Amino acid sequence: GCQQSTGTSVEDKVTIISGKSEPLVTDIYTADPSAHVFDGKLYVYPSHDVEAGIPENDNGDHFDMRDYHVLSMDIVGDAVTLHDVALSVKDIPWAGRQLWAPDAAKKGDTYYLYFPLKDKEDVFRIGVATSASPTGPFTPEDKPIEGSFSIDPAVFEDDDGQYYMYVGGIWGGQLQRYQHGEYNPEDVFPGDNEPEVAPRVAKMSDDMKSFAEPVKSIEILDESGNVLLAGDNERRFFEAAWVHKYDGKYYFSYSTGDTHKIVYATGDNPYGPFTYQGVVLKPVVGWTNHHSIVEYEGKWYLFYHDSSLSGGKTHLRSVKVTELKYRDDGSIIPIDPYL
Ligand code: FUB
Repeated sequence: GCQQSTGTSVEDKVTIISGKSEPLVTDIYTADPSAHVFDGKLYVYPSHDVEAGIPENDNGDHFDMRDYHVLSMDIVGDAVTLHDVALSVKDIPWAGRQLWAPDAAKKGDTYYLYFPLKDKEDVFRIGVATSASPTGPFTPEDKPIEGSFSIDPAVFEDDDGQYYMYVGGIWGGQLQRYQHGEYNPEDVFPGDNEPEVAPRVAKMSDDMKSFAEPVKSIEILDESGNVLLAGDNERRFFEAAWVHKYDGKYYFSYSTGDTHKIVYATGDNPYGPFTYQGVVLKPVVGWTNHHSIVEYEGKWYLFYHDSSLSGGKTHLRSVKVTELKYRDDGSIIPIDPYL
């Protein structure tokens, strides 16, 4: 992407930068990119979209993915390697269906792949699989992570070496079923003027395969310090949590779902609260918007996806990347994916 205007301070607030870019790979459809730098190289852990022939519904049944492939690159904008199957649903003992947005972490010499998957009761859980290689193949654990639920795990390593998992997604992601702690199979949503369904966080145990503490709710606050409301569709949490640190601050970014944006909030510790700041990425072609933010060789990048390559099919997406820029005050300059 190229900057459209450098602007004065007033102009700068409305500056939008171009994110126009091409799919990283075209041999398969990929989505929900979680990017990480491991051993000085850039790896992307995406969903692998397929045509399952299932009609679209609000539950997301049409996202019926069966395996993962890792992408890697040495230079952003240069050659991308599409690796062999990293993990397949047929090798996961507790699998029901639907391998959704994954993430990965490295600790010591081991690579961990975290993934949302419905169990045999059709309830989303978070699974973990390990490998000696960043590109797999990964060996899954026999059971999902104890106490895990919902979708879209994002594992963040803090500067002190502690790892945290951020998780959750409403609607098809089932987060609304845990509003009062206990699982409630009925999809009851809060009223528009009630607090939003909160995303969750848990510190990871040393073994990286379990939570070190009960899952906690995260507060996202508006400019007055009030928790975002469930009816605030332009800003409230929907899915696709991601956390990164910039200049000592924690940036919690996520998708607003039915308003199709990636937005962010900032805070001063991994548990929040986070205060809503603004838009990172405007809507893309296709219903979902899902991203990650990573620093690589001195530049910041936004990985995201859209459905351009499939001619707009929401469940057939392609991962893309563009540069992300901050203003001097640490705010993120919003990106228009098609400027
Ligand atoms: O790819 C399946 C689901 O769609 C992801 O888990 C969500 O974040 C949305 O992108």
